[in-house]
Amino acid sequence: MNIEQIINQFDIKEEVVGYKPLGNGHINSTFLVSTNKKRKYVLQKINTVAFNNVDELMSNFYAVTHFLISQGYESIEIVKTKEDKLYFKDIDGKCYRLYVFIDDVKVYEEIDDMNIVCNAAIAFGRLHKSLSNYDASTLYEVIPHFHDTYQRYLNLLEAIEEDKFDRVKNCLEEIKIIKSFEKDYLIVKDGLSTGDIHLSVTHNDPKINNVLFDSKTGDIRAVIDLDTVMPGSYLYDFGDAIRGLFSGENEDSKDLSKLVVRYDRFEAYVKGYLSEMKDVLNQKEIELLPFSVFLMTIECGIRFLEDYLRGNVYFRVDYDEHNLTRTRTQLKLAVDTYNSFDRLSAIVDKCI
Ligand code: ADP
Ligand code: GN1
Ligand code: MG
Repeated sequence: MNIEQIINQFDIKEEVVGYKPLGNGHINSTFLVSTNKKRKYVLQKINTVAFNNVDELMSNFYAVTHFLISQGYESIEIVKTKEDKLYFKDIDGKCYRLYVFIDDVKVYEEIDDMNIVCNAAIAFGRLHKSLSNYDASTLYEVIPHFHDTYQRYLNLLEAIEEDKFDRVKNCLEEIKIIKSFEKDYLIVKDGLSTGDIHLSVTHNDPKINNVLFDSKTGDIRAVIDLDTVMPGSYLYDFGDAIRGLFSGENEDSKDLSKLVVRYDRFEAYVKGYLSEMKDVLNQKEIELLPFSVFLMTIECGIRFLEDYLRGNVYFRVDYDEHNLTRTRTQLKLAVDTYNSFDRLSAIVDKCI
């Protein structure tokens, strides 16, 4: 089936006049569809390798976007198929969805302007806050145990035990570091099971390029890329967003001196995030904000190392040792973050 035929499966009122690739996301293939009117649409081919249960994914996606729109927020407006389905599946099993294009927006890939970092944090904080009354347990766990750090650690131990590619000998030091933090991997998981930490609706891909800003005013318009919306802890999104702000393009760097705790970025993000969330988070969650940066960073290192030992089956790599390089960047940052808790906590206290 060609793209025109696929677009034709959806309930579009206007006449479609063309389409072209849009954005540079790493997961889905995205197209901008233009019509004879001002309204444009986004067609996305859903990555069914990363997401193998599209029904659950689209059910979460629709539930959350529908809720946000009903609360007066700008969000992704899904256009159903002519058969009233949330997505279209072709005869080869490829899955597509269509939604209304949010126009006159800009997207940042890397940011060095602390005002924009702060605004991105407000966007994710506002998303958390606006969904804080939404019963997270009604959503599917699209990728089970996604941020279950302890489970990720057990998976790594299994890969070490198997050592299928005889690579353990190349990463003894990294394994030693990861093992030394074993007791920390249960802290958030335990907090969730005792109820000390909220079970909340989380985004799970809190990257800067998933926030749309108004191209004229710079105002926050919407948070997109809701494929991994799941039940979880606010700490997952907070820690992972900061991890991204500290790693950026250097996630792949062999020069570890480039991986440093960026206090200015941390402060800008905390300021924005807490301006929305300080009354929603409990004391325990506030205390754990610096810890969550460590946890999400070392978890990412654990995932990269497991993938390296298993022969690079999950993350896209450019060379054999790529996932080992990434492990090293994450471990460097995780350890530095761990050693900076006092200073990071002081920043949190200041912003509260
Ligand atoms: P991926 O999972 O591949 O990152 P995204 O849903 O984030 O997919 O979409 C990729 C890019 O397409 C975004 O970074 C953004 O530039 C653009 N985009 C996606 N949806 C919209 C939309 N509704 N309005 C405007 N731009 C969009
Ligand atoms: C993956 O594909 P990308 O870069 O958006 C991963 C994240 C990791 C990130 C590390 C669904 O995200 O969890 O933090 O790589 N996404 C998934 O670069 O596994
Ligand atoms: Mg994206």
